[in-house]
Amino acid sequence: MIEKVLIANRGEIALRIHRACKEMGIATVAVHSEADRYAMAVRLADESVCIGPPPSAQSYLKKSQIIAAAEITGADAIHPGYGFLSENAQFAEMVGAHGLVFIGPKPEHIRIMGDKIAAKQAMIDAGVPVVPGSDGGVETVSAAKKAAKKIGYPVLIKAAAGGGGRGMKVARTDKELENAVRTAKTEAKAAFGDDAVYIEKYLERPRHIEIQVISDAHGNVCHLWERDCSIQRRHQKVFEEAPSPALNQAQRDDIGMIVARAVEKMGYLGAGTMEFLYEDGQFYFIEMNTRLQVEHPVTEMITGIDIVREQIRIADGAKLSFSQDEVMLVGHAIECRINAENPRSFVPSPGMITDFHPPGGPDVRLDSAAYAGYRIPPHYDSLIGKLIVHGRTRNECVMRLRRALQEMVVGGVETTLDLHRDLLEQKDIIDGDYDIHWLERFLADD
Ligand code: MV4
Repeated sequence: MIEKVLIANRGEIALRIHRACKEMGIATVAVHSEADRYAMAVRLADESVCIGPPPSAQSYLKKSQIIAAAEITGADAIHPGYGFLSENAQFAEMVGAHGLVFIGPKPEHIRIMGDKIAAKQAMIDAGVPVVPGSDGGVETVSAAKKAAKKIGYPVLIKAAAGGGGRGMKVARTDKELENAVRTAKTEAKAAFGDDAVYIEKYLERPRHIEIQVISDAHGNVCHLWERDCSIQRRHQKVFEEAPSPALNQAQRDDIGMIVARAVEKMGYLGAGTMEFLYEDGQFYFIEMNTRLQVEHPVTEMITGIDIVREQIRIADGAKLSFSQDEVMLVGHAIECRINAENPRSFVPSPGMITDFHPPGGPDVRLDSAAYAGYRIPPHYDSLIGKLIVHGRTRNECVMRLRRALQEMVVGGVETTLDLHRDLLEQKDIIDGDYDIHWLERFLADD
């Protein structure tokens, strides 16, 4: 039985995990850096352990320090949250080797999905549609040209060890491809210590639609519908919604079923997300995330399922508390990521939050560990909270989100609240008519 969970993360997600634990009668241990002594999750946790100096490399990424903290406090399990060690197969293995439960997938699945070429092959084998591309990696310029000839230009060169948009190069001609392959390999080697690259057809104007899945150790697998995460800047999501305005119910039943069957075939355990590009009515798998995602609350709002609670139950050997038929899709949810950044330049704005007024009212959720008097440290990402709103229809959701954004006050630092207020007045956003490049076009035109 899991009776005490160590939370190997910080900020709003550490608080989110703490909340799920408390509602299950589970004790919590917060680990924190020297910069996070006054963090909300540290204050609320039953116990806390300082694991090092402010830089993540010396604290939140220190595997042995975190495992030592679990042993000292007698924690049974470790929840990694997102980022940091959440998709580190070696850490998941270490946790298991120390007789602790890793609240997440098996190390083998984390490892496969970390290699984007292996991930794509696993998905092809499991019957998931993928972007047309090279058969595995391309070692040489001539192999790349051969693949590009078959696929047709434009093509995209991606690093096998990349993901999340790092190390990609577009090529529209053989000539461009020569340079692109060479630079992609050099950059991949420098960034990831692995120069393996592969090639895909470059889709010009897709949406980014991802499917949430969750499975237990008893062979039960459910998909929890999709999230549309197309509104992003430099691979940082800004706004996410569920369901996607681009899909009808038959399409979402179809893709959900394909994903659930693939996950079942892999024997994947826990929560995960399959990322797709969606263009002209077709889905193309690109990557799978083997962690809890930042935007998981939009799925929670439309299904009524507490994903973190289910993760903990699954890690404890319990069955999913619902079947696929019981997974509801009620209304619509949108999440705005509120960052301590200038709303146009996106330059981080750390410092003291002097005023903090959360919005409230029906179907409004604020996942934030911020409070008036809290000093945002400069060492980590700039997310200070997520505002998630639910409505019975998309229009009701948009109107409620505008209202909530008007109520919310964060003083003392710059925030992206004004960007969200602006976005919610744009016709394309109101109509749900956008692709992955929409936000960058909007910011450039402005
Ligand atoms: C693509 C693509 C177009 N065609 N693959 C970027 C993040 C990484 N997960 C995959 N990415 C892309 N892959 C093909 N074949 C365009 C992107 C892409 C993107 C994808 C999702 C969300 C935002 C994006 C922004 C720019 C490019």
